[in-house]
Amino acid sequence: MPTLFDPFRLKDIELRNRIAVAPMCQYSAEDGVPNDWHLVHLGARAAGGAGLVIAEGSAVSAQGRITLGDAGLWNDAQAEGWQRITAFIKRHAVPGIQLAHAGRKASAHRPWDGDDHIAADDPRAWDTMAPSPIALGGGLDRIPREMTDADIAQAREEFVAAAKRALGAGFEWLELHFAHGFLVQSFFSPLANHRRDGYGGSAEGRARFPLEVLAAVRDVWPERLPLSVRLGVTDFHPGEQPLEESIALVRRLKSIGLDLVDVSLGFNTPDVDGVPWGPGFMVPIAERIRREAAIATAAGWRIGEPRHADAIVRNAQADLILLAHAELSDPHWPYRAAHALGLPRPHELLPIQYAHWLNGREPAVAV
Ligand code: 8CM
Repeated sequence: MPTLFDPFRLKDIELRNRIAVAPMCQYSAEDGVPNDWHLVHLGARAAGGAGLVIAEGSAVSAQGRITLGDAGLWNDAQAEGWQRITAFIKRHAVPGIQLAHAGRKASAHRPWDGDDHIAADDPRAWDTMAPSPIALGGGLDRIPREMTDADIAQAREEFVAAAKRALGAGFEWLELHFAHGFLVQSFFSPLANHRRDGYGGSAEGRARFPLEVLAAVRDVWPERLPLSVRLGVTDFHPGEQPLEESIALVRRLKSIGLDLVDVSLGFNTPDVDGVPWGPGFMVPIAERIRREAAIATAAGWRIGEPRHADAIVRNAQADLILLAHAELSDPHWPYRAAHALGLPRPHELLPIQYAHWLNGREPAVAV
């Protein structure tokens, strides 16, 4: 059985270990262009020992941004901004990026500025669209425009164009955001998709847009490089699709080129009372999907203890561990975890500028 610190190979890419930095929106870009903040944020975590660093959910169009601070990949200036960052990450880890369209959750204030929709009459607000004209609710109460067939085709092509730019910018791992109530996820969820045409109305119809986006992106993303999706497989809500339907979607995505599924939540409703928050609460679901869809799987959510992360990999519950809060609080989490697990030379996870001095020392000793 592999351990947390064994390499992981997917297509032509080998990660030095099973630790992945989760895509985390920084809301710090201007006009979608990443800057020094992104270089330092992602660079520190690449140097900190993770095998895979996935850059934040980056919008495939200006309309697809959650907030005005979102990074993007819909123009060349943005791709150029990412190039410097991927070059740095590659010295230490594999650079990935998540592509996203926010759908009905677009046109919002940054989390620390309220996390709610910008008022429709505010000149900073923009048009939002979704499968059905239904507001998410909570602070996100703008009613989106119902998408036409032309809107749907255009959104799909925006994912394709952004995937091409991601390749040109030097990314070696592409993740599509099919979770958290954003555009693609909202097509799949009966909580958000009330359409009666070919893009809704049945499990088959609700799966159509995710399948079309994946197929179109796979056509332009090289076969030798991993393509993953973060998929919201459950909302823990009575109105959702059965988990079996999510598993069936994973199988179909796999059959058209998906390499790994990052198992996450739907967040298609502000009602999250049913979510059983607790350490590793998504792991049993990730394990089931890994087994039943026979696909490589990443598990995240409330994982931060090294022994827990290691056990998930050893027990074949997931292939990768996706860390968000743990990496926010300590970019050197992999180094500390290697110490905690008793690995012989944990400092070797770090660049020589640090490793030289830390050789043989306990990580928390400051003298
Ligand atoms: C923010 C933007 C996009 C996402 C997010 C968040 C915050 C938490 C989360 O997911 O789980 O997908």
